[in-house]
Amino acid sequence: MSLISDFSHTSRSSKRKVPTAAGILRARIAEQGLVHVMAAHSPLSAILVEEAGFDGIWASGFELSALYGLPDVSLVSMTQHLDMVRAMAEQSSLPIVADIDTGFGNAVNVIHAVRQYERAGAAAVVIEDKTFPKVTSLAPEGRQELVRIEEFVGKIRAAIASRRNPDFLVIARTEALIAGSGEPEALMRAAAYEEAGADMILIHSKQDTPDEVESFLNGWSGRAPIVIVPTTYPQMNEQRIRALSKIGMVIYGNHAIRATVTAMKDVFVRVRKDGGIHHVNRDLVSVEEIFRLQRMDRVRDDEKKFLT
Ligand code: SPV
Ligand code: MG
Repeated sequence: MSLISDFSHTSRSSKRKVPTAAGILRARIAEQGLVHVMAAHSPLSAILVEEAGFDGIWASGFELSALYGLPDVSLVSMTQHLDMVRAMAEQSSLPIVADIDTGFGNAVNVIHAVRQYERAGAAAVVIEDKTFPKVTSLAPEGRQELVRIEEFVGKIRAAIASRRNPDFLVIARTEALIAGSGEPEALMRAAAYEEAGADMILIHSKQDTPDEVESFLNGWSGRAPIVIVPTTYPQMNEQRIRALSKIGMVIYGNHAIRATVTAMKDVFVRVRKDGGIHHVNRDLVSVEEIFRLQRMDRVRDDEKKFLT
């Protein structure tokens, strides 16, 4: 038997239809009507998102920027974000929704980005219609400039044309409400992006009530399901979202990094105040729990099997 034919079992199995993360995400949206996607900024936080029972991971640009101690203003490079997406995909089987900001440039850059993110294991990309470099959406008085509709339509068309897996989701995000351009502009842009092939439309708002988003939803007559990020209007819980019926995905945009900062601040302050770790120790997860998350059990098994 030749070396090549020895590989036949591999090629046979690769022909079997293994569901992709993108296919799984699409199926969940279709079956459940609504999927819950939680932010993560590291493979460890991605593991915790999966263990908590979410449907997907939001590879948030805001969270990764914060992890580097940087503002979310297009300073983190595509390579840095991509490396994190790849590392998350290695540790979690949940579909990853990659926040690719403005797509790192024009439509040509979007083509490159979509190929890279798909290859890195993402199930979806979200591209927003702001100018590069962008300013984070929730910053008070942040500079919020939109690109021309035609330019963004070109970017969406480029993204659709460059995905290899037809299940890979291209989510168009309009920042029209964030930029203060008003609901008619937001609806016009959303319709143009759907027409260009976007699978879903993310409508972002930074109002402290859901009114603006609810009004947009009432005006939305497209077929593409809507994505929301209710950071500033947390009253919009699952019950309310389901009642609106047009929302297919809710993204909890920055709750992993905020939980991390909350917990670290608390512990660090207590250690200084108590003069040691003797009190906080009992309130922290054990080292064994970290071993579990790191899969130390596999190391032990592998040692038994292979260290001779
Ligand atoms: C992110 O998490 O990076 C987002 C959501 O894009 S927001 O920060 O609200 O713009
Ligand atoms: Mg972002």
